[in-house]
Amino acid sequence: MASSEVTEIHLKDYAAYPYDVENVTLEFDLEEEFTVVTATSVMRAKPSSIGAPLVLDGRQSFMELLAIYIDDKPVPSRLCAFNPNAEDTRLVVDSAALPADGAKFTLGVVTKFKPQDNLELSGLYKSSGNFCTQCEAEGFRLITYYPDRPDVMSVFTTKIRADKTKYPVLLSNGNLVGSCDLAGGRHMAVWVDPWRKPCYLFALVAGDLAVVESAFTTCTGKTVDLRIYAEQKNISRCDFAMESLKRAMKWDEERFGLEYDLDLFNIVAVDDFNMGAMENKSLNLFNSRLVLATADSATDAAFARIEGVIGHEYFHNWTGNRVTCRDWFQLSLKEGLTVFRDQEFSSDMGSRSVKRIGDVRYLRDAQFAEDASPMAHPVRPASYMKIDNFYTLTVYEKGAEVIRMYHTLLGEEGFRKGTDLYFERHDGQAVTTDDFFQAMSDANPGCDIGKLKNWYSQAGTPTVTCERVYDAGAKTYSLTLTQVLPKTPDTGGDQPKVAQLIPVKVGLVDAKTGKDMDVSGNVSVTSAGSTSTCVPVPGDAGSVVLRLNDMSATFTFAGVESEPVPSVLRGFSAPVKLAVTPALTADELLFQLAHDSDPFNRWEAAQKMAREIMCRAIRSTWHEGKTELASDDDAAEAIVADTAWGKFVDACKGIFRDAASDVVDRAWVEEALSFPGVGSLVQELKPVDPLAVHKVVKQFSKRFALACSDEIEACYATCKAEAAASGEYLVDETQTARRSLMGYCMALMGAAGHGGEDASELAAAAKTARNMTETVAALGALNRHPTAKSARDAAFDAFKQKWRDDNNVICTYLSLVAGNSGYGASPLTEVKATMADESMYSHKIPNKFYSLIGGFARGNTPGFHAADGSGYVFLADCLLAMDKTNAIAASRLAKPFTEWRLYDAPRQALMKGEMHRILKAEPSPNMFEIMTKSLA
Ligand code: B3K
Ligand code: ZN
Repeated sequence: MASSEVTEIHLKDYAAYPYDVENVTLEFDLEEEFTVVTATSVMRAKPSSIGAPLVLDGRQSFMELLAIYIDDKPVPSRLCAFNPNAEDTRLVVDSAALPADGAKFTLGVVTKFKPQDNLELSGLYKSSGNFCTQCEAEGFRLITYYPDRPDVMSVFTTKIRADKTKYPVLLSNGNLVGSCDLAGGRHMAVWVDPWRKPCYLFALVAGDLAVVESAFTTCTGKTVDLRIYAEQKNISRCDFAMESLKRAMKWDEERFGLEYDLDLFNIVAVDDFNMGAMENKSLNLFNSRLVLATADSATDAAFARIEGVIGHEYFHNWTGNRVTCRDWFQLSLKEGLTVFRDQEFSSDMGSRSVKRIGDVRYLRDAQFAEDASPMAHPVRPASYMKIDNFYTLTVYEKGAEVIRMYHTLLGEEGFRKGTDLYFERHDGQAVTTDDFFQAMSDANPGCDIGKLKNWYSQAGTPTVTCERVYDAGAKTYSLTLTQVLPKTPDTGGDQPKVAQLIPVKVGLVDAKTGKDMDVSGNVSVTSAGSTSTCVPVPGDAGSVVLRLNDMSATFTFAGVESEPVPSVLRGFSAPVKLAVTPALTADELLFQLAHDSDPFNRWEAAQKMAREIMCRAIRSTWHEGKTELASDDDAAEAIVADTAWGKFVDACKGIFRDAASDVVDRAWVEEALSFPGVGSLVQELKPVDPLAVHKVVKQFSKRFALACSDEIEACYATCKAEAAASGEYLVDETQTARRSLMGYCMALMGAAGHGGEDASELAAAAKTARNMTETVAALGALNRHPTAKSARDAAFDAFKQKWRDDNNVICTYLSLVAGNSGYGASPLTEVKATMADESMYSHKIPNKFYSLIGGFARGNTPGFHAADGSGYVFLADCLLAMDKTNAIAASRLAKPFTEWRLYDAPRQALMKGEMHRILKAEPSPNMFEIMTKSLA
């Protein structure tokens, strides 16, 4: 279809579906050549819509309609029309074919298609020879003609018939109610899901799969059988996922009072999957990257991701499945809430402060950039062309921050009252973010959270300015908070915005003692709208939550004996940019780093100092219009000559020493000393030459590593010795923190060129590594090493040879190659050489595409942003190639282009040139939407 026919869908146009679907039976005849699906739905017109046409969604270009019946009578073709104007064709059955009195009727639809040719990985397709499905958001319309929208909920029965030898395992949602052998070596399984659900939660798997089994006893004593299916060769790597699942089930009972609601829960791991995983009712499908893990094959970071995503999909059983979305504009209703829940789960399982820091780093680096880009949209978008493009960081991560603000404002108890009421009111329904708000609000009558709602409808990251004034005579300390809401393109740019309720958690740190002052007492508030307030934090007299409910408000603390160091936005209590005036001095930041009781703000102090030093160095070595980059020496000089550098390095040396002797949380140390990267700095300096930023970032690590080399090497040696003495590999807090600190030290040793051309210590570490975390740390360090090319190549080659037949682990190798910014004529050369090796790479496998092409475009600054535009041409070529078969995967990697405004004028021109080239090639509607909106 021509891209110009793509139309925008608007939230304001929502209309309920005129028909109810009481139940639906799906019969799948899976053959090698074709699959035939017979769908039989019992339907009835809603009383107010008798006589409305019956509109069904289905992709005419993908499947053949063999037959359509109403009450066993074929619908005559004159009463049945395809609407030809959209990619996802609609089939419209005239009301003359339906009972005129609004009585119940049965719709029969028979379709035929080739799942084995489906490279979109949406609908029914094949992965490693097995059949599987992905229906969210609009994949069900590639299976049959049906109302493919989340507010149409029904009870599903699924009958699967297939060859018994090739496909011994036949799975669908709900309970297995029968199975039998059929003629010709075939067999059948019948599944019934008693819970009403929208079709996006439908799933089917048929294949030759091995299984790991376990069980969970719920809080009311029911036994739930748990099964994880994977290809035989991977089955020994599923145990960690199984344990994570049990932890998630228990946690949801304890923290949210939510019990599982069927007798079995299945997970299937497949290699070919567009995203991470899918929460289909009782049959979660997972990208195998997010299930398979053993010490030798997965890093600690992968283990943590697996636990988080297993939790996330499981938690959807209530937040998404039992209570679902009315329409796709409400996506954050389930995704924001479920991300919040998985973040809390991971926090409760490990270090809360480190989890928070990681989440905020991701939010600020990636979601803030999205919110500042032409693709900026509210948490509840007002319109879209392709919903696949709206599974965004804004809907997920910012959406989770909005839920976190409910939690901060209502407290744990109030929040829980709200979610209890939400489930009680809406179980079995398809609802909106307004319904969620209403339940939270009604459950907490004393608490006015009305303006929290504005977070759902206004895009852009607010800035909160905080003016601090100490009055020594009156012994008062006042903070004037003002919110500045940016203009965003989604509203045409100039629509005035209204105040959002912003909870700002604050403490005042006594500058003499380093202790929190007691702020639970006397705070007065003045504001124009008079609706801002200050509330205590239960159990923490050292903090209060300033509820900024107006555009501006002044909060005055009385009885403040001496000027404190303010600790504002503790725990990152709102997704905003904070600007304190006058800004904290370097000495105040060092004080905060040493003393603040809030681990988030201690971390933030170190980030801020490093960021400020780097920004000053970039500003002094680059300016708009300057085409030549500063030399390495000049960039390094700008850093070490900074007035804050010496104090900063000294403070960090102390942190290394504390970490070596294990008196601080080592995982926190790793975060605190991992300074902002290119992506984060360009947001601050935009528009800027990314290579000028990269140069300073690289020199910063090198100079930092050289300045702290004694401490780093001592820390590394201690961790290494401890690791050697420790027994079995465990994914526990002590061991993972130690390994992350060790990996961090190795990365800095690499940056500093440790060991010269041989990099002997790092090369040896790659050879003797006892687990994947250590291996990746050593390879990553060698990747950044300035002079050890042959040691690096040898280590990379050994890794490649060892894992080349492992589709999963080889993705780790592809990411490392993508991130190589140190060697070769150009970083792109090695990426292209890897791509050319068909045994290593194929555009047909999204995981490989994401690891290699995505890793390059997102993480390889010198390669992607090469001044000659070769990186941009390369990405555009890859997107066009992928877009032909899998528009969803291609569009996910188009993001780097959407951020073109961050860069200097020559790069903007080159990037826009590539985007125009993509548009000229008549891309998919998905790609069309991203490109046109980004260029507008
Ligand atoms: N709900 C799915 C995402 C589906 C994406 C479709 N393009 C996974 C998740 O967020 O849990
Ligand atoms: Zn989700």
